Amino acid sequence: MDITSAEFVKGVVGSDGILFDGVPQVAFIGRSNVGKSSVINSLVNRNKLVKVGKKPGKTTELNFFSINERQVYFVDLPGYGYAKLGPSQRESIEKLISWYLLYSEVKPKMVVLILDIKAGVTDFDQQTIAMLKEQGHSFVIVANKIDKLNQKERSLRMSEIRKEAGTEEVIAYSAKDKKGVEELLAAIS
Ligand SMILES: Nc1nc2c(ncn2[C@@H]2O[C@H](COP(=O)(O)OP(=O)(O)OP(=O)(O)O)[C@@H](O)[C@H]2O)c(=O)[nH]1
Ligand SMILES: [Mg+2]
Repeated sequence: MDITSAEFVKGVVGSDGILFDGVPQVAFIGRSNVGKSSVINSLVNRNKLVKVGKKPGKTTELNFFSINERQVYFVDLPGYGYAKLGPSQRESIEKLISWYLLYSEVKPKMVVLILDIKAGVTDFDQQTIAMLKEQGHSFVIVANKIDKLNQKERSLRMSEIRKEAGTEEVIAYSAKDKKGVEELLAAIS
């Protein structure tokens, strides 16, 4: 897929016409601060399409971005597991994510589960992977921030992550250095 345009459409917190307007959705999901927004920016080659890093855990909506005039939507999901949020805010984020994946009757064309390569597969990620498998959603895992590790640590962590996640479909990625972009674009096309 060649991305020629990207623009924010809207944020939703529940059922909404945009979920069912027939445009395929690629959903980006993962723990808070792993780099979901940065990965989207790196794919569309824009530094500021999606806000990065300012207020972790403050994104509470499903944010829809139109790619190539609605050829596809990129959906930026709120990050789960942000320790500094209160329990009720965390719960409402987790509810929104599981609603989208389990109950909304949306079938995303692809779900991109983003991890921080140093943190690896957390309990939350394991639950998400189980949910994705149960629902039969197509997904690919992105191990982001590989620029933080040297080559040796990187390949060690990659094989651990593949083992823990139970899938070979794990892309080594750096939103910062734009590594893995072609591979991820191929996986979501
Ligand atoms: N070194 C490095 N830092 C990164 C990379 N990707 C993102 N970051 C940094 O990680 C922090 C979080 O990035 P975001 O893209 O805001 O993460 P997010 O997952 O969207 O976070 P929430 O929206 O809070 O859930 C920022 O300070 C980014 O600059 C990367 O590939 N390498
Ligand atoms: Mg974000």
